Amino acid sequence: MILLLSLVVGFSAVVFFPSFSDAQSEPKTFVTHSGAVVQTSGEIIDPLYTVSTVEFDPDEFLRNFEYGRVSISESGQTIRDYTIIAEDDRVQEISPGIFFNVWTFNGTVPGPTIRATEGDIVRINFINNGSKEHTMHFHGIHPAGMDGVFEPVGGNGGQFVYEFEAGPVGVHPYHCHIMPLEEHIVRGLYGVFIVDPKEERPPADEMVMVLNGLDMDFDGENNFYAANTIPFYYQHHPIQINTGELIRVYVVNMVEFDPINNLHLHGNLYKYYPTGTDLVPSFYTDMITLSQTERGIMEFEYDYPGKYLFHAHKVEFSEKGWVGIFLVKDNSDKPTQDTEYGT
Ligand SMILES: [Cu+2]
Repeated sequence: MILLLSLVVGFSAVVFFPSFSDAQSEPKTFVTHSGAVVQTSGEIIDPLYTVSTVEFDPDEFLRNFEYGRVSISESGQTIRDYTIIAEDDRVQEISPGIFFNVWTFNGTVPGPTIRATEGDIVRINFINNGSKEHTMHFHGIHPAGMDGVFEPVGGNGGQFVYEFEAGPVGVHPYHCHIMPLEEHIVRGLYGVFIVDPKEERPPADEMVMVLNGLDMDFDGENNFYAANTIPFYYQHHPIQINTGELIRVYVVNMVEFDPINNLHLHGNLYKYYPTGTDLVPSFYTDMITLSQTERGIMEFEYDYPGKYLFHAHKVEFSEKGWVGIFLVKDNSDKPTQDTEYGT
């Protein structure tokens, strides 16, 4: 096993493991665009994290927002401090028996969802514990020196402090901007940066979906697709929501190689705010098309309980993992808090 792990780390390649559990009853084979064969050791359901050095929980990631360590400046401005550590030696089990050398911000792909209010000071204490140069490049408005492009941060402990005012309002990606850029992004050095308006959006069940692709054989074509890294995850672990409750999804497309991605919602339509920069929706639709790093906010509410798919309507992507389910629970006869607690 140790030998196998070192092979994975050494060659950053796909490794085929023998069966580990009942979940692996049906091996599945993919033929890549270059003709290489990628075979999982079992059904494409949940990774088993057998020897993975990444513990990533898509359920936890979905609704997790990092607001930083808050302090107030002398002029009364809110300062949010974050510590982000880059690494490039971790191994993640993407699907049963498929291991991938991921490059990570704070140990996961995507990195943490960084959230602030417009006008806050965002201060990122960036530490590069990787072996290669990395940076953090935020989309948004900031001074040139904070753009994370011309100031490579050396590996093995290099540091840089990114500091800027959060803006504009919306949902933005951040990612490493070292060449070859494709590799630094595809390996996983990206995440989401949400800038809330000063007057908050209406309360909602909020979640983040990063659309990503995984090129397992390094031929410049993706072999797996996902919302939040693990193919098919939300199909096997439906996202539970309630009827009559506003759902707000911050969606960011980080798929490389394929020029477009898209998101189709079943049994419903959503209001769509491109880039989230406007507080008035631009579209009311069940399908948006997203190019690289294109993103936006979608809002919707279900009237009827039940299971509803959401997925790429590019069928190749959904068949290779970018598909999930909303499990809508009937909220109509739910007792109010007053009744529940008898007050
Ligand atoms: Cu990098």
